[in-house]
Amino acid sequence: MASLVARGAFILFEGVDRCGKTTQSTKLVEALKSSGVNAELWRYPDRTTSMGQMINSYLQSKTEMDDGAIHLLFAANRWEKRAAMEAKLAEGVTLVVDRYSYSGVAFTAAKGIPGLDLEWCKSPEVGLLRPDAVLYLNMPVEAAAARGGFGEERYETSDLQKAVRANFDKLREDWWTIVDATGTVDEVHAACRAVADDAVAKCVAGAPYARLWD
Ligand code: FDM
Repeated sequence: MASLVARGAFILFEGVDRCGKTTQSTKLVEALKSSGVNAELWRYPDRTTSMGQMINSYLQSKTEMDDGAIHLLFAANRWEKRAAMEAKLAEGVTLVVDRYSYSGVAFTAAKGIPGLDLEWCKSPEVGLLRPDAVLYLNMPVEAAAARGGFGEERYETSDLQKAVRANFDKLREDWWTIVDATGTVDEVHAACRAVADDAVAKCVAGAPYARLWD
């Protein structure tokens, strides 16, 4: 039986590139810490592991890889951190995470490779820990691109980002929070903070863990 003990909350930020995930996740961790919540910022891909270094090299176009293989590597990069993530949460640490399985599915499926559809892309993610809250920073790709344009990495093009956004729309579930990311940094932060406080309170009260895609 899942134990109903106090634990940290798993709070996930998702959205297209340049929607503000990094700014908002950093700000949320600072705010949580300053109100006494033990919180850490995690991000995927985790480029520090050996699998993460292979992903990093692929994203920087230094190496080529089959689209199915890189998809599985992104998923494996979450599986290799799964036990550490669960241990942190069990210790009472709240994890604010910048991208996770939803990005994994949305990006690979956006490539339009025959066979690599949403269902195929989801399957290696099934069974990973499900976030307690998803903060989806909603922003049209044109508005994201207007923030100084996309960077140099693979996937940072308007066409791909539009397909990614359409996939996020298909992946959205009714328990996600859709945040209007076109507001000011402080407005977006206030909306995220309210959801995070609620998630932390529920986990302290003993919310059970859930798995993707149950
Ligand atoms: N990305 C990220 C994927 O394609 N699959 C994944 O599972 C994850 C977590 O990698 F283009 C893509 C999304 C983005 C890139 O970018 C990583 P950032 O800037 O480090 O978030």
